[in-house]
Amino acid sequence: NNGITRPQGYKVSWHANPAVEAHHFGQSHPMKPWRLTLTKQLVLAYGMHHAMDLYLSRAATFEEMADFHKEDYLDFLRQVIPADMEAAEQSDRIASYNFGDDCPIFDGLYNYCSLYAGGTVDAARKLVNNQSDIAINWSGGLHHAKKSEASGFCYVNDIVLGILQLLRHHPRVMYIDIDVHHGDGVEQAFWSSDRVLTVSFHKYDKDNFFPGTGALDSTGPSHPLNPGAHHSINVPLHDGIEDDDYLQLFKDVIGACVETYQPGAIVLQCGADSLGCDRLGCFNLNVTGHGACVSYTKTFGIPLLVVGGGGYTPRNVSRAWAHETSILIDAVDKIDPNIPDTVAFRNHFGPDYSLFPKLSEMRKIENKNSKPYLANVVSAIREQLRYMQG
Ligand code: ZLS
Ligand code: CA
Ligand code: ZN
Repeated sequence: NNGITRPQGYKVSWHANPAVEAHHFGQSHPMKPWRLTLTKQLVLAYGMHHAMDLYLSRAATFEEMADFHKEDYLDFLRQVIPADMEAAEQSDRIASYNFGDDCPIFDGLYNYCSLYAGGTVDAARKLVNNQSDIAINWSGGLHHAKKSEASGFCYVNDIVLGILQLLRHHPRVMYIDIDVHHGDGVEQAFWSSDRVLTVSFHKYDKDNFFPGTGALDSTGPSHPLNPGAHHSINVPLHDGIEDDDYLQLFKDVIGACVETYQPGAIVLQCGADSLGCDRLGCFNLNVTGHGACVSYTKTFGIPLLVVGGGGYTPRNVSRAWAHETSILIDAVDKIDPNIPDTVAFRNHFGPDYSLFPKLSEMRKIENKNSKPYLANVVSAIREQLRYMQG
């Protein structure tokens, strides 16, 4: 791409490695890397690849991952094999690094982790080199991984690695997380820093919904001399939120944050488990409502790193991420809402074969978020922003 075809559009790059898709967490496990195959097939069938620079992402090196993770943890991740899960000699370390049902040890685990992490690191570097305005890695977004611990289907925190790259060039980076789960790993990594503002929207129920953190008043270290004070923003929600309320809330919160914080780059985690009908989620968002958050984020014209995340009903994950790709390349009005006949695995999109099925109506969960509740969340966050040095 030479820019001639996009005189005033943004330069968008797509970072992926099909080897990621070949990994399996196990039969009954909800995380299906195969959803990436479906996403790519939609993107190809719509011809969106013509409007982006496509990069085959490489594996992140051990040293790159050690920018955040402890070396002993990475060493273990590199050498562990599925049989160790039953082997007594390894059981202490397996337990201490939190491998188990949520984070199983499967074939090619280290390969899987280093490939999705490499995609996010590559994407961040394209942004800092000014070779892209928007860089996408749908295989990334694994926001729960800790320095020395796997958590919630996440082993390596590619988002933290990407933000560390962006911080080499930008004094301030803002992180936005619309996965239905709290972005605890990213929040914790930058808890004591004022150079990253983390904002997560999530279902919050301390005792009954993973990971149980992310309360409204969890805003950063409380000591006023700690630079990280006030730099974690949490938007805790109840079941059943719908498009209009969610988008209004997103605009109110993100608009105020961008205005106050003036980030040099934004990282947007687009976990698709906040959609209606998600196997693990409990919100009522449609593909259009989820995508409207991506559109709004793009309006700031700030370098943007877009990653995936959760999403456990693969056909809908791929609908959302394909639609969001079309938003990022400014092609929404050129996309037929009827899924093309030519798409591979087309049977997965029946019976409607629409990019926009009414997910909000198909398994409607009662909306427990009252207007006063949402108004209070916004006002508390506005108050928090007043304490933050811009
Ligand atoms: O944000 O709720 C939990 C923890 C448990 C309950 C489940 N058991 C297995 C372990 C203990 C308290 N874990 C969550 C993790 C959700 C991670 C979301 C990741 C992300 O979207 C970013 C990628 C959870 N919810 C549902 C399950 N785990 C779960 C459901 C079904 C199964 C099959 C495989 C494994 C065991 C049976 C499993 C986990
Ligand atoms: Ca979230
Ligand atoms: Zn999630």
